[in-house]
Amino acid sequence: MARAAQCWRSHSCLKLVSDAPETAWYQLPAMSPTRAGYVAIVGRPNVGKSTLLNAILGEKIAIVTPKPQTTRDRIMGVLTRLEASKTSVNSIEGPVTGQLAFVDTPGFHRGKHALNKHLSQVALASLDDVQAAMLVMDATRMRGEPGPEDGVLLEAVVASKLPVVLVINKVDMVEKLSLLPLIEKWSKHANFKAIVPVSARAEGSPETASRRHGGDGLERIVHALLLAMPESELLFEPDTLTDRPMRFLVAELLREQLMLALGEELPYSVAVEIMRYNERPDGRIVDVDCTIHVERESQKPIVVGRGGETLKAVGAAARGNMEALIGKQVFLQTHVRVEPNWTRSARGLKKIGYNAQ
Ligand SMILES: Nc1nc2c(ncn2[C@@H]2O[C@H](COP(=O)(O)OP(=O)(O)OP(=O)(O)O)[C@@H](O)[C@H]2O)c(=O)[nH]1
Ligand SMILES: [Mg+2]
Repeated sequence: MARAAQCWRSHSCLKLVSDAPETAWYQLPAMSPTRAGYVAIVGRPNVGKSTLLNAILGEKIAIVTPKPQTTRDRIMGVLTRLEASKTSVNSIEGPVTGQLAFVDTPGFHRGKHALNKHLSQVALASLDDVQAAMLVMDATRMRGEPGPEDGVLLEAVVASKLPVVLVINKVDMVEKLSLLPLIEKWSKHANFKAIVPVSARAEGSPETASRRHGGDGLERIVHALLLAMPESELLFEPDTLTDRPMRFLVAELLREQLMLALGEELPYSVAVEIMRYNERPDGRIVDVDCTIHVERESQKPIVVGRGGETLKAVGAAARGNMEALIGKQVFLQTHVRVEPNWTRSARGLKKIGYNAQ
């Protein structure tokens, strides 16, 4: 994982004090030190990990679709808290501020294909280089006892010895009364720092966010994770949102629309590569040229659609999202190319730009 080359000294008293006369120590109001670190978001495909990340950040940086295995690459999103939330001010541990660098990962799924294996490896490897983990479960599919794949994940997070927050997501879809027995059972499976039922979709929506008050699920997650972090200066500048360059985010926005538009199996055969991302000198227009890779010749006409309609609609939707993200007009060009069976071999993955081990 790309780490910040150096810690960033923020509002914290450290910077103030280093430039100030020694007596300034005594004039500063008592304030708890900041806490900071990395948090891996792990869970099975489609449980809502990326939705949760976007909801916590209040910004969309990770793409979301109803199809499993949407996320293919680790993506980091940074939350900076320079002021303690109401939840944390009212908690017995006291106010806590700092920074959480969330690492969204592909869903863990033990499939046979090279792409499946690669995605699961990325998910589990994310636990190696973080200070805490967030294990996300889907309330609609959750039972008191972990199923086989949940079991592997649970074992992995327990073996990592990291502080873990268990998030039970999609609670808008289940009977509230069913949650208590679930929470009670799962609290015996591991020593979780917190178990938080939440609806990432509802709590992350702009209407709810504007009414958000300390004490909701997302706040409880952030508070529990900040408390689990080591005392540290901020790792990134406070306005940092993600470690991924704009061209990566733009490629993802096109892949999101392709996944939404294409039926059943096809989304998994599609990859997007940005061939050119160029800001024109006038600073108002960005040219984006993309190659859409598919696995078989027969998939090409499906992506393009009759008279090019599918690709046109996908391109228009993706362009709109790109313009919203970049804040500039986008000229998008797309080109479909066949890379035979790229999901099935490590070589194929590498060719497309996934670094399979
Ligand atoms: N009802 C409901 N749906 C949700 C909630 N959170 C996420 N979803 C939906 O669940 C689907 C999957 O969401 P994602 O965020 O892409 O899930 P993910 O875990 O990142 O999936 P992968 O990247 O494939 O592993 C989408 O259709 C979301 O809109 C929630 O709180 N309630
Ligand atoms: Mg995802």
